[in-house]
Amino acid sequence: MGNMLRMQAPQFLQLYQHNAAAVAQELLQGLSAPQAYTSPKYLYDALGSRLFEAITELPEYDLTRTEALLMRLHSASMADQLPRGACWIDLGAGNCEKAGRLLGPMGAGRYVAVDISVDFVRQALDVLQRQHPGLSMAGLGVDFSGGLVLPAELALDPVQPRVLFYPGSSIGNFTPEEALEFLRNLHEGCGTTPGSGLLIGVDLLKDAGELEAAYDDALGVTAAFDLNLLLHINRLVGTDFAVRDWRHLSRFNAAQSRVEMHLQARHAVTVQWPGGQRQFAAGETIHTENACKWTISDFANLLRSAGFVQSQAWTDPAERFAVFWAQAL
Ligand code: AVI
Repeated sequence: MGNMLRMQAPQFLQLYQHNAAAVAQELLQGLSAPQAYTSPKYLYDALGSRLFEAITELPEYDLTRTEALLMRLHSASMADQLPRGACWIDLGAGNCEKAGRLLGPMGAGRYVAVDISVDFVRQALDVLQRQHPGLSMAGLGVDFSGGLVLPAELALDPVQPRVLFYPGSSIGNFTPEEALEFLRNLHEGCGTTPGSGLLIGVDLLKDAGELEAAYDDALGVTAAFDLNLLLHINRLVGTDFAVRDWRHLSRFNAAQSRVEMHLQARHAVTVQWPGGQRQFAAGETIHTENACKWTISDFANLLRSAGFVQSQAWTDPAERFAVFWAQAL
């Protein structure tokens, strides 16, 4: 009995509070701009999150599968490079599936699942805790897109190395300038303990036709994901978007090395909201997402500019995707 492990209980902290006025201001400013735009974060209401999960199973969208494959292929080499006993901070943890597969093999010493709402991670953390009864776990509800703040309530051990985990190529949804600022902030979040760093998944530049198809699949799931944004915005700010007035477009912008998603007006449309309106001519678009595609060397340079001292990348045999381990100091 004496050596039975005591089951820990996850700690939950919700810091992000929805600010309706700030959301309305941000959205209406974007919709009123000459090239209308919205932040990709508004793609993820409850239905949008489910549609995104469906996207990851589409034949045209292989990012998620390829990342999982290369995590399996290279797990021994990753375990050699990453610090043992580290505090894993999982950014955008959701169902905690990706980190859940790594905690044991990588010898994690603590796990912090970060998402906008702790409710997204609560159930998954309870399950993970039963699988790792002795591991200290926490769920943290913060919006880290504008910068990661690790609150004192987490009582992070100052001498425990940290592994910031940011898989799925979500970094691609930032422009290079935004990505640099975000990575600088993550570098700071790594703390000052030797061995700490960032494990990050990055989708690599490939054929334009393949990229456009990955963001405009034959089944129309990505179109539904993009169009659902309009329904989400209607609920958030009281606009009167009608889904049938719009079509989804995916375009590869070679100059910027990114796939752009747009919603295009099928005919002249006037969108109204309490206190305002906007006229869209036929063919005018709302820019809803960028998905930047990187080369290995350009991303390694970006990591260096953000303050990481050294990085190495693992790729799949066809070099479609890369996972970087970037050492903070
Ligand atoms: C979440 N993010 C990395 C996805 C991507 O590939 O940019 C979102 C997505 N948009 C359309 N399909 C998938």
